[in-house]
Amino acid sequence: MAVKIYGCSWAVSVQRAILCLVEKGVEFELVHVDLDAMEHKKPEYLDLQPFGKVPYIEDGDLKLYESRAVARYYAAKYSTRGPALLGKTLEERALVDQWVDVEAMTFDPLVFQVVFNLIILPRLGVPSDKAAAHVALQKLDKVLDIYENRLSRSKYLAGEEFSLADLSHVPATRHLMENANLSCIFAGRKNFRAWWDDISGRPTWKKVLSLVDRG
Ligand SMILES: N[C@@H](CCC(=O)N[C@@H](CS)C(=O)NCC(=O)O)C(=O)O
Repeated sequence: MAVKIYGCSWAVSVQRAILCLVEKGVEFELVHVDLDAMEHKKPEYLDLQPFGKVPYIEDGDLKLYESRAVARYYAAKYSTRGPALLGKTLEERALVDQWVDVEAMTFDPLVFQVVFNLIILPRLGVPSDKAAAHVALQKLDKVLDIYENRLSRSKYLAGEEFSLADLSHVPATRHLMENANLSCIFAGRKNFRAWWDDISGRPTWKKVLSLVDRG
């Protein structure tokens, strides 16, 4: 039975969960939740995901939300299929966890401030907090120095193999890389650039992008 994933194809967190499903070759069905129509705040949806966020998944009796928890679950469930996304040894697993947490706690909140205020709100014609975005960009610049240093010592964030640590970064990083005004923050970071070209060039990510119906 296909995994049901509730959300919309353009949402970063939904893409993170789907990317893991595709990496592991798990059949899924995307059940569209219209964020523009605020379907995610309606009682029927809040019964499923009480925080009113996407994604939410149903897999038989399992009901789960939080994209990184979803990704961890499928990476563990299908550990012998596709790439070993959680690492092979205890030490590798610890490093994967470390970088997934860096992504969730440090990278993602900064990218969100930037993308929300400089891309999404202006596109909708809604006033945005450009000052907050610029503060976040300055902080992100320092964070990316740490990434550049890390990626000068290993091909991927948690070591020499692609893992959940890299996968978790893909959807949000795309917004920065594809926006002409933001991609300049990667200039001079050749290891970060090479890492991005590698992880975003995976056929699995191209498949996720082929499902996206808007930018
Ligand atoms: N930490 C959650 C974040 C979920 C999240 O914020 N999803 C966004 C879309 S990317 C959303 O539902 N936004 C609507 C809202 O917050 O009202 C996860 O990783 O699943």
